[in-house]
Amino acid sequence: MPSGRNLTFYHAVPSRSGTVHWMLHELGIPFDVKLLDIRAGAGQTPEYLALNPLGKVPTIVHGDTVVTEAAAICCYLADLVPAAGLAPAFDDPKRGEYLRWLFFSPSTIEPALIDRARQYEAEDSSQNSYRDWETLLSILIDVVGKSDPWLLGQNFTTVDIVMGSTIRFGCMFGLLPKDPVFDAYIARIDARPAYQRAQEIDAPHFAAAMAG
Ligand SMILES: N[C@@H](CCC(=O)N[C@@H](CS)C(=O)NCC(=O)O)C(=O)O
Repeated sequence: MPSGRNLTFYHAVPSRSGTVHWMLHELGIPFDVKLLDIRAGAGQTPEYLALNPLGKVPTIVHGDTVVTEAAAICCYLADLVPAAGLAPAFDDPKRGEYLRWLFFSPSTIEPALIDRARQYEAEDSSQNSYRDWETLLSILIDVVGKSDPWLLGQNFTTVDIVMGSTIRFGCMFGLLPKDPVFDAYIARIDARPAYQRAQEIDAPHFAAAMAG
């Protein structure tokens, strides 16, 4: 049976690897954590660059398999533990919608948030993976507003972990507008024991990073 045995997770606090940390706690599988001080260049050692040539977190090593990119790692882990029910099965019609939003998060929402943070606006919106800010925002409010209670319906899935983390990040840094739809969805995330557990474990590292 596939399991979290021989699973090493390269993590830094605070960073995008928090998404994978939450995912691992939702799955409840065993894993080893290697905490990297990325701000001190720990991602730039030859050993780590061999795993992740960008020198970024997160990365997982599972047996002989190396996976980088937060969304890809979460997708891999969900399929590794199908019994956890965090991904629709390959023949489930919801699988398409699942993959769509899983990839929408890093490839469409994140570039929009980064442009927003940098106050960059392309003259020609066809150059943007997200069309334009207003279009993206109305799609997000629509999809999050329809969550009942989760993005794919009754079942909590990896989409809620990946896209939920991005929405949470966008709201936390004021890149997404204050909206009751986002607030209600984030409150549902915050109530999840696995989310709380991952936050609790990261809290001392977060405090140390803020103090340094
Ligand atoms: N596309 C990557 C981005 C990962 C990323 O940007 N990680 C940042 C932390 S949020 C990092 O490791 N930064 C350290 C550095 O650039 O040296 C993913 O989604 O996993």
